[in-house]
Amino acid sequence: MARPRIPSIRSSEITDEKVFLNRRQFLQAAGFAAVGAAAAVATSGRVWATQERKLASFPDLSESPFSTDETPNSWEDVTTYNNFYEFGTGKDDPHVNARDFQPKPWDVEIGGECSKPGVVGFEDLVKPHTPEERIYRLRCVEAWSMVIPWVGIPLGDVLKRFEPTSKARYVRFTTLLDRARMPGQRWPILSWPYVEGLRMDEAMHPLTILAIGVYGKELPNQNGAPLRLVVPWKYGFKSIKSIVRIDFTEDQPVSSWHRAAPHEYGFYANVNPDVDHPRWSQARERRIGAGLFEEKQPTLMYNGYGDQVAQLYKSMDLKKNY
Ligand SMILES: Nc1nc2c(c(=O)[nH]1)N[C@H]1C(S)=C(S)[C@@H](COP(=O)(O)O)O[C@H]1N2
Ligand SMILES: [Mo]
Repeated sequence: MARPRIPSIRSSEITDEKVFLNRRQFLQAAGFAAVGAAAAVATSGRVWATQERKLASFPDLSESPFSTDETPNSWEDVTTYNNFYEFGTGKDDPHVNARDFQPKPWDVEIGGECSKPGVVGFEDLVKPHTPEERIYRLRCVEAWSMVIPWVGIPLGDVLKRFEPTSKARYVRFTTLLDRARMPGQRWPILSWPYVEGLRMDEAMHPLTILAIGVYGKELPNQNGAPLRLVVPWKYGFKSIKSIVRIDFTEDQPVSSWHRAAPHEYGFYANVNPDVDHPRWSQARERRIGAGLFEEKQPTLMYNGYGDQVAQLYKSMDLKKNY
């Protein structure tokens, strides 16, 4: 029997948050659409993913006051071009390799510095608990890539139910650890499980959402089912997927990417055209799906959400706190 190929990390995959083109779009542009599909069959050992888990729709969503009016990327772009190393290191691996993942039933454990820790089922965790709470449609730009119409509940609405104590200065999030269900965890690409963190005020900011859907439907597996973070003013790696644990902490959490490459991935990871990655400029970006030959756009400070979030960082040196 052939041994599975151990995925090597191409340096462009580890570090190239700024992706210039989608391999499939490139193949299509070059007239090789069929080759792309054939390659997917060969690497996955089965037919190109056509049948997705049935995804329920959300009946009544309120539009978030923070939504952009930019045109969203297509369902295809949003669901076939993902970073989710638990299901492979290629951008078009997760939608094939995560196809049979079962995100239900799902529990989330909440612990650390709070008065009401506990284990809560997914449905109870993400449903509004007061008449003021809502599930929103938040259409926002994912730094460097796409415009995505998320569905989610503000994280702060959920967190406050557990009554964080005065010692709670940060929130740490942890992805499921399960080598059988997440085969990418068999290789030491990152220190598993994937971990991320936010400062308390960032976590409580109304722009930070626990996303449970996209395009008005439940989250497809490759997008982080059943629940993932979306922090629109930060680079993509902060938006941790398939969360099973949330802890309030006194100390700043050490995130997986920071552990892997501390000089390249800081704790804050705020979108900032003035702070370059050690190996490339972050001043401009090109949208996925915009076409290979289209102009890049200038990267906006805080991804365009400066009015909402700049005050969180007003006394900080953003070059040190990258
Ligand atoms: N658990 C987990 N979460 C993760 C990742 C991952 O590999 N594992 N990748 C991150 C990165 S690098 C990005 S860019 C975003 C991508 O989210 P999307 O696929 O919905 O665009 O997920 C982030 N969350
Ligand atoms: Mo990323």
